[in-house]
Amino acid sequence: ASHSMYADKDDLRTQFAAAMSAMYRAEVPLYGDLIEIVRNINTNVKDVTGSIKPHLNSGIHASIERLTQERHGAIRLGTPYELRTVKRIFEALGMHPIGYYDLSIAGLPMHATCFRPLTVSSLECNPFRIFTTLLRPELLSSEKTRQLALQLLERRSIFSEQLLRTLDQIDEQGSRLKEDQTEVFIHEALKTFQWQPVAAATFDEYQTLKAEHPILADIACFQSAHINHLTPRTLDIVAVQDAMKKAGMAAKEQIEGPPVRLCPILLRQTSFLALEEAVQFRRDENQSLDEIESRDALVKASHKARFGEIEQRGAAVTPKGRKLYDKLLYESKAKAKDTAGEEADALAAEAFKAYPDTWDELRQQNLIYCEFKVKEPTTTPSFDVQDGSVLEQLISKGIVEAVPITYEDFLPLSAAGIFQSNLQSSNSSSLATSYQPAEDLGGLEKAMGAEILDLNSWYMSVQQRSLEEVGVRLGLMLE
Ligand code: OOG
Ligand code: NI
Repeated sequence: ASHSMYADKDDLRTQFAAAMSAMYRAEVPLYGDLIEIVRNINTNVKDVTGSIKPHLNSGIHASIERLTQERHGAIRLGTPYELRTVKRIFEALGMHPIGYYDLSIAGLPMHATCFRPLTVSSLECNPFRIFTTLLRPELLSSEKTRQLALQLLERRSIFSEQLLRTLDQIDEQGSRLKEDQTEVFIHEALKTFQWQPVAAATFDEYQTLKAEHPILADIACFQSAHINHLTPRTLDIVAVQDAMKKAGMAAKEQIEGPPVRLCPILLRQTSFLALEEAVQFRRDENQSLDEIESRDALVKASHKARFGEIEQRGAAVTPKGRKLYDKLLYESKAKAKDTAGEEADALAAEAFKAYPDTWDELRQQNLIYCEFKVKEPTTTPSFDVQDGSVLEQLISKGIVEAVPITYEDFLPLSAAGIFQSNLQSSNSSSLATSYQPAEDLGGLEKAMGAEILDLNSWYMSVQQRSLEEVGVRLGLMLE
């Protein structure tokens, strides 16, 4: 068989992401407005020559093509079966599990990973990523609620028969799609993540779970694993935040993540608040969804889960850089406990003065990851072996360029979670008091039936590969 009968995964992912964006735009029109704002600001960040205005020239390179289509979404799953099946969908799109996020430390009975492309070239084509959480029923304090949630999840099927058949075919083809399977696949896979206005639960069941934790009701009561947000990336989150407020959106007061810096690191995010959406619930559990002829048989109510988010990405930090980030953020949160708005921002900026803010310092102190590139291949490098790092000499001589690697992942607990739990002010009521929240990477891998790639190993390998290439081109051994 000729190779070209199979669809290219990067193309497929781009198509899928665009289709999901169109779907979400139809479901949540405010998302469409947000996309327009972000697009305008990203375009204006570049001046007429196409280069980024100096004050935003962050060293974090992203092509405008990548930026315009870049999104991340988030879904919340209930069972290992759902996770394993979703993994098969994403694998066909060239997205693989990387990173482990323990949300129990924020009082949520869930843990998560992210599905995204793993090669630098696929990320450049389309970095579409989905933050995927799985319920941890063992962390629920009430046996009654646990049983109810598990029953509801057992009963529902978020995958269409057609999708499951197509997934079997894809598996037989080595996780690849034939060109003529792509349309059906995208259509059927999208249904899994679509908003379903008729719940799978009765109104009573919904309220029982909601009383335990709103997120539990969101996970277990619906017929699909609806995406709860789809986030565009901006080069200037402060400008977008202002524009959101001007447009009358209920934007969050504070931008989460590190404060404004000359050299952005990790991730800054903000959002508009969750919308109240109409949902219909069955009156009792004997009323099967197929039997319902008249919508009057349903209880009309509403559900709040889906919101709009934007983000600005900075450099990926090393474990040492992350430790310093966590420490300073914790300090500034503790100090800013009773403040808000500009006052809180000022306290964060003050605390973060201890975080180096030039690319040279960040790199030399091993706080960030970089990709190294040969700038002047014709120069014969000469250096003093006695004089510190060969690599730093090559950089200062202008032979090698160090480009900070963009942080491609998440910080779900960057602000809210960690400190909420540390300061004991959260509603962690849904967690069993006898159960010490603890991460369970092995448990998530077992549920998914696959290994999760370690974040730091990934950034390290990107950096290392670039060094090897520089070494080969200059005929040097670098480490
Ligand atoms: C978790 C979403 C996490 C982010 O940007 O940190 C996330 C959830 O609410 O399901 O998307
Ligand atoms: Ni998000």
